[in-house]
Amino acid sequence: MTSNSTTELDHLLSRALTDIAAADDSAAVEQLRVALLGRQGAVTTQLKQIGAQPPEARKEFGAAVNRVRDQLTDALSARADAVLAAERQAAIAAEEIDVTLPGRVGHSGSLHPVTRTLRRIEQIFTRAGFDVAHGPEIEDDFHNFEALNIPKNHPARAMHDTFYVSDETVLRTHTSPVQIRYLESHTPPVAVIAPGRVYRCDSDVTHTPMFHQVEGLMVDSNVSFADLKGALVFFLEEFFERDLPVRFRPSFFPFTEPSAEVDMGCVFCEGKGCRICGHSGWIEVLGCGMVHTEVFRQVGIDNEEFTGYAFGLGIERLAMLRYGVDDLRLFFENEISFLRQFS
Ligand code: 2NL
Repeated sequence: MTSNSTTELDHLLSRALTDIAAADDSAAVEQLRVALLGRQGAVTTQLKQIGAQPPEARKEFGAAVNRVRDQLTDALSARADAVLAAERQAAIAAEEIDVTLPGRVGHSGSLHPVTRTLRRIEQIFTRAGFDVAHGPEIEDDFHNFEALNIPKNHPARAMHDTFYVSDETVLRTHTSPVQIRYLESHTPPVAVIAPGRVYRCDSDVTHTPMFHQVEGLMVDSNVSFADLKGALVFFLEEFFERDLPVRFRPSFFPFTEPSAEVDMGCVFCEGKGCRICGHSGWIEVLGCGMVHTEVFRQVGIDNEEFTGYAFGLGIERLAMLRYGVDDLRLFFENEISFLRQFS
C-alpha cells in the first residue's frame, strides 16, 4: 500500500469522525451517511480504488478501507441513536404539561340592575302585605285606556305615545291594566303591585321605547291620602336605606283625583342643589293619587263603600338614583364592563 493512500484514508477517517460528532440532528447524520457510505460516497469511492492498487498493496489497502468503513458505520449508527434520543427528549419536554399550575377561574354572571331594583321593590311591598300581579304586554283598549278614565279622543291619549298593534289593541303604555284586571277578579280589600315592561313610542337621551314600571294599588273602606303618604314615605326610606325629605306636589292623572307627584331630597347633593336635581335639591320619583270614581265605576266597585290610592314609578329611574347611573341607555346596551359592576 502506498503511504499516499494511507494518509488519504487517515484524513478521510478523522474528518468524517469530526463531522459525525458535530452532526446535531437526524437529517445531518443521514446526510453524512450518504456522503460517506452512499453509492457516490467518499468511502465507497475508496473501495472502488482497491482494484487500482498495485497487486502487493491490495490486501492491506482493502483491509484498511474496510476498517474505515466499519468504523464510520458504527460511528454513524451511534450518532444517529444519540441524536434521535435527544430529539425525543426535546419533544417530550415541549409537550410537558405542568399540572401544578393554578386553574383558570370561571366568571359567574350577575343580575341586571333593573332586575335587582325590581326585586328590591317587590320585597319591600310584599313585606308590607301587597300581592304581586302580572298581566299581558299586549292589551286591549279597554284595560289600557277606557277603564282608566281615558276615553277615545281624550287629550291624555296623546301623552302616552302609544304603539298600536291594531285599532283596539296596543302595547301597554303602563301596568295599570294589570291592576284593572286584578280588580275585575278580586273584591276589596286589595293591596297589589304590578311590575313589568311598558312601551311608549318615544326615544331620546332620557326615553327608551321599552322601560319598566311598578304600579301599586290599595282599595279598602276608609283608605285615605294619609295612608298613601305613609306607604310611599315608608317605601322610599326602605328603598334608599335612609331618612329622606319627601314632598307631594299637586298634579293631574285621568285615573286619580286628587293626584300628586312625589319628590324626594336629592341623594347626590343632600338637597344642596346640583346638576342632577337641576339645582332644586329635589328629585321627582313617583306619580300617585286617590283612585278616580270613574275607574271604580268601570270595574263595578261601589264608590260609597270603598276608596283607594294608586301610584306608579319607573324602575330604571329608581335604579339610576340608587346606583348613581347617569345615562338611562346604559341599562339597554349590555356592556359587560357596566353589568359586571353589579355582581
Ligand atoms: C307615573 C304615574 C300613576 C297610577 C299610576 C293607577 C292605577 C289604577 C287606578 C288609578 Cl288601576 N291609578 N295608577 C296612579 C297615579 C299615577 O303613575 O308617573 N308613573 C310612572
